[in-house]
Amino acid sequence: MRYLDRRVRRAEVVAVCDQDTERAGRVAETVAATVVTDPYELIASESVDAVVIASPVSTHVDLALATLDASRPALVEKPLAERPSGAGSVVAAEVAGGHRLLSLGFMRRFDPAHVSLRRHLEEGTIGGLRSFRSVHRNPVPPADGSTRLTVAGSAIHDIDCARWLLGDFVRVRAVGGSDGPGGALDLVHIQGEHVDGGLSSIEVSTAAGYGYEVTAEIVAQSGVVATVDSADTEVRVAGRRTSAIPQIWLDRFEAAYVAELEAWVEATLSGETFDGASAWDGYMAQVVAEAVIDSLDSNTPVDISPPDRPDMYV
Ligand code: ISE
Repeated sequence: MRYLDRRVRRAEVVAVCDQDTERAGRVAETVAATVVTDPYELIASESVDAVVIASPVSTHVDLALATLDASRPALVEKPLAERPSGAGSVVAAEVAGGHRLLSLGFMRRFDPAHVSLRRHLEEGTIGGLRSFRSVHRNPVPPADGSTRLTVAGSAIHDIDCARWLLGDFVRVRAVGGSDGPGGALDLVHIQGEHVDGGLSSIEVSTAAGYGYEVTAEIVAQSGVVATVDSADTEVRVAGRRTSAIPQIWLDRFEAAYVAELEAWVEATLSGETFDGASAWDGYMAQVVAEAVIDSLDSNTPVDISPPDRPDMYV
């Protein structure tokens, strides 16, 4: 909200809605917006041009469908739904409506480091892509930590990046470990095979302890491009080098969030197609995440048959 209000030039936050009305009031005060208690009233209101859906994932499908009913452009935070079926229903509704109105908050597509990986491929500086590797470490698990949340709440970013760079998955094989209470897998390794023979390797941890760190690397026919430490500074003193490691994704991906919001606001106001992730990307990431969970449960590889992509998403 803060980024939208203070960092995106053509955006004005006019209304805030949250299940916690007291929190909504605090946030609304900081951006001089009004509080609306009913999200469907906000979505239908003619006083808003577009909405950001950053509510609990259990509400995403119904709210996204409501934005489609109201022909209101929306940026939906990941994941699109709790299950692929819910995400598929949103895609079906958007296709039936005949217009692209929904965008998905896979902000790494706007992270300067990840954009640079893709640029090297587009510029042909390293030849054809062969593999993508992503390491995604969170310091501590969320309070409601579960294997599903590790995969569909965290690894889904890496899954989207792999699709963004390599194309659709056709097979996944996942293994995981648990170091916490209740047996939820807080460390998962995913091996992916993609439509054009590319390979992906994802490590996601929700209990790394030391900090929040996301690194990525692509291996191509004649070169490798890897993201480097995102620390702003390195302190060298008394024979030691130190640099800060972020503790939360909002710090590591600030530039990505702002760039994503700027691109979404510009596309929404100009009527152009948003060049970030679509509802289809949200749906396909959900399908892969479910296959990863199935592979963890079955301890076997799981094949994925990518459905035909509707024309509006090509
Ligand atoms: C969180 O919801 C996010 O989307 C972050 O980008 C991710 O790193 C984190 O693991 C998720 O819990």
